Amino acid sequence: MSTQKSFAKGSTAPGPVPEGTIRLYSMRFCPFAQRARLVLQAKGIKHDVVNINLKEKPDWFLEKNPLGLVPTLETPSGQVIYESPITCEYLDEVYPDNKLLPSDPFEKAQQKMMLECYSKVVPYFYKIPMGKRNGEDVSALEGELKEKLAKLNEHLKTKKSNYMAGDSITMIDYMMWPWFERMEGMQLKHFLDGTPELKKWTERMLEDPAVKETMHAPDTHIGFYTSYIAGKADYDYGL
Ligand code: GSH
Repeated sequence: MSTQKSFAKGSTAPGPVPEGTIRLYSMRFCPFAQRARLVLQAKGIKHDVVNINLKEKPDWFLEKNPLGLVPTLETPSGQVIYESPITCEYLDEVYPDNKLLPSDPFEKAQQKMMLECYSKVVPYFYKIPMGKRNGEDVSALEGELKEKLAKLNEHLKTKKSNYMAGDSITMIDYMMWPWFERMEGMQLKHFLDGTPELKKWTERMLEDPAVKETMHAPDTHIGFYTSYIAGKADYDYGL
């Protein structure tokens, strides 16, 4: 778990990436960056983490990734890779131990199709709590989220598997996990009451060493989220 305080505008850039390691530019509460942190942990890749203050980004970070997004990877030779699914696939290819993506092209395509589908679920994890806070009627959104989670539940049930793509944890599980970790803090956990297989999957995920290593407790998520919606995101919350 990274305990390093975030670098903000005006900070001195960290030194070069040491040979034999890779660097992750991250933000401690970013679910997309957590995808890369999970893959780094699961594969036991030697790395360092540089946390970025995303409200006041250092110029040197924007020079590396003009989109200014985390996760961003940097290699010792200065190659820069960003977009969470791309960073994770890159790590899986470059570090061949503990492969997370299947080598079979069809199975790999299936994981990517699932991820594409899942990317349409992600916005609900934000829209529902935000809508509620603004006093909006979110019942339609809640119904849609229920439907989408029911499909994931059905997938696990039909497949009769412990994880999304079989009986061991693979890339797709790590790509989906970060938003499930946040459900309790976002007061969305009751959505799992109607999806028992999916609930069991979350319980299994909580036992995974990479998940344990990268996760925050619900209260810590709440603390950061509260600062974020107040417009004063505390990227170093809890340090
Ligand atoms: N599509 C990107 C990915 O999958 O990596 C999304 C990454 C993303 O949105 N990261 C957020 C970020 O860097 C933090 S959770 N925000 C900074 C900004 O929008 O300026």
